[in-house]
Amino acid sequence: MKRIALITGASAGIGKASAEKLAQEGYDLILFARRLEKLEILAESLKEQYRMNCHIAKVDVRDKNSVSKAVNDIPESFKNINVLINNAGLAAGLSSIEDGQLENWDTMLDTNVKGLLYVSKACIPLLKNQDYAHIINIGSIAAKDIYMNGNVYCASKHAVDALTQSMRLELSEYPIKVTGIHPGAVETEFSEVRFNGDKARAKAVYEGFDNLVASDIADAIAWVISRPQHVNINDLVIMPTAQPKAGVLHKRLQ
Ligand code: NDP
Ligand code: 8X3
Repeated sequence: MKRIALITGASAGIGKASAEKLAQEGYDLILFARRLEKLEILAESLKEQYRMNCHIAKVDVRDKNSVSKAVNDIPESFKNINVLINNAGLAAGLSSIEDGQLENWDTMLDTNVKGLLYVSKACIPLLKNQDYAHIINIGSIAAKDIYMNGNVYCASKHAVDALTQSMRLELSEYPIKVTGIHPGAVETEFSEVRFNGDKARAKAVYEGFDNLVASDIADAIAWVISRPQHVNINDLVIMPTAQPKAGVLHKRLQ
């Protein structure tokens, strides 16, 4: 029988690459993000290339009503969700706590922590009905470590790590597998979002640096969810070779 995966934040970056990888692996997909037009283009292309089924919805994970409506509105033929990928997330700003903007803190905590909780709470009853179910939470190296001026982003991702461990404990009796995937620097729209649309500043992060690409993380997700039923990968920390720890990015000599 066909497996079904729900991916949040599928309009760009790691979420989009994961949608492409899982469509290729034969999954039907439910894709959530705020930019519906990007999801429409992606869904059309996946359906044409892979002859799979795709349901999309405009969802702001910060809005609990938007999340519960979107999950309630999932068509019956997509309701047997096997894999939930909690990927939607972002960093906003890079400043000391003293200089930090309060609205940036709200955005990060509301998206990365509360958004992940809203989506998980809405989907767990559906996952519990399945013979095979797996939750993948996209954390970050910032869930395991901190770096200069990363404060609230790091705190939000440390919370994702704690929630991942809590879910694994709570859901083990069903059994629903729960995995945390924690990447280092991946070149996506992440830095452009962090620097509020400043493309030059975002580009400079990756210049001369052998960063990860979104498909590196999508490949890892595909591997994690294809292990035998008795094997769960609890945690994966995936770093660029040139990034030995959070906040240390070695640039090539030009
Ligand atoms: P991108 O900015 O490329 O993609 C982020 C995705 O999240 C977009 O699809 C965006 O869609 C979605 N999103 C953001 N806010 C919301 C919201 N309120 N509601 C619904 N969807 C939302 O970044 P990445 O692909 O890099 O980031 C994906 C995840 O990976 C994040 O959780 C990030 O923290 C994590 N991560 C990223 C790393 C990196 O270096 N890039 C490293 C480690 C972890 P839309 O705007 O259409 O809503
Ligand atoms: C972001 C990872 O290393 O760019 O989640 O801070 S890093």
